[in-house]
Amino acid sequence: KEYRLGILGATGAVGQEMLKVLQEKDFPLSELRLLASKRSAGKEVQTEKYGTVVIQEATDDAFAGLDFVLGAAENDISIRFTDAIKASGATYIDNSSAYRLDDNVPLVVPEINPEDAFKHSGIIANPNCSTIITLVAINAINKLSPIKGLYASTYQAVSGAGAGGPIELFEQTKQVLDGESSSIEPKVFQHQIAFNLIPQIGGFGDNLYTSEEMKLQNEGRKILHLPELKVSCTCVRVPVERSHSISANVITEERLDLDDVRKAIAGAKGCKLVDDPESLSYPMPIDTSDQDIVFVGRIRRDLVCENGINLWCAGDQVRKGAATNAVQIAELLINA
Ligand code: 11C
Repeated sequence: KEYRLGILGATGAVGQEMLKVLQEKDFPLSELRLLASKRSAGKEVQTEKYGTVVIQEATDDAFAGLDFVLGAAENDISIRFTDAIKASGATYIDNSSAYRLDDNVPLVVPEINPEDAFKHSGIIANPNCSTIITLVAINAINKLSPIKGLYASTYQAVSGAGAGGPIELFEQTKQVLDGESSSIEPKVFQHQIAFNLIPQIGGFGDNLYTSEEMKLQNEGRKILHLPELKVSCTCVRVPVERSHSISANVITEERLDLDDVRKAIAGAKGCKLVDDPESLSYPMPIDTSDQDIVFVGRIRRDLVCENGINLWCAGDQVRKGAATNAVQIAELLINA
């Protein structure tokens, strides 16, 4: 069987990656509809598998006849078109954060909670990128002994902020190297990102954590089915082009054996164990970009908490953290 699929927000970084992943996976399509703002409508996109596709303006009528819509748009655009997508009968797999915590919307990472995808009533949400990468890395630990708490610090690449992120990093880097630091004017990020770290992603909440930091706890509870899970997270933007990395301190109910943890992670879906200190082998964002596997390493015992395991993981946030995860959800549904 072949499917009719639309990408809402097809011209953005995630939308373009969705198109790439669909082609790589040979997703069986009889129609591909690329939907974007009026500004992009009429432009032609050359694709290897699906020929030349003309971008159409996203309007209420643009979803008619589709089986799937992959959402790669911001929350306001996603909300704006939800009713039209529902009315079309298409299943909406949305990468925005608009519906992630809605009780009627499954939040799915196929390696972790595939069964939830089948409980949808029209919308399935794709989790936050750092959340996906962290949870894929620690899911095997949760299976050995339930996770009670998690301390996490994220090191998030500039491409997580969209196509403008890398442009800003490269421009500012050149300005600094040319001795023109004083003329730097941050646009995408709150401060200069070249040769700097910015400990803010998202807006600050009343508890002084940012919106991005709270996603790991709120989305993690839903995906792992651990309603009591406690997470303290610090999200940091780093001058890395692509792939988010996370330092995670995982506290489990029972004290785990390190070898058991390594074995479990090595055998976990979507993970690759990269953990050999002797050969200086550990996950690095430069090695995890442009592929779908989360690399996990630096596995060691926490020195503060008896039941704590520390690890470091990295993964391509545009792919596994967004586009690939959404396409995998669609695959789950068509292969059922
Ligand atoms: C970033 N992860 O790197 C963010 C952007 O919850 O989908 C994605 C926000 C989200 O800036």
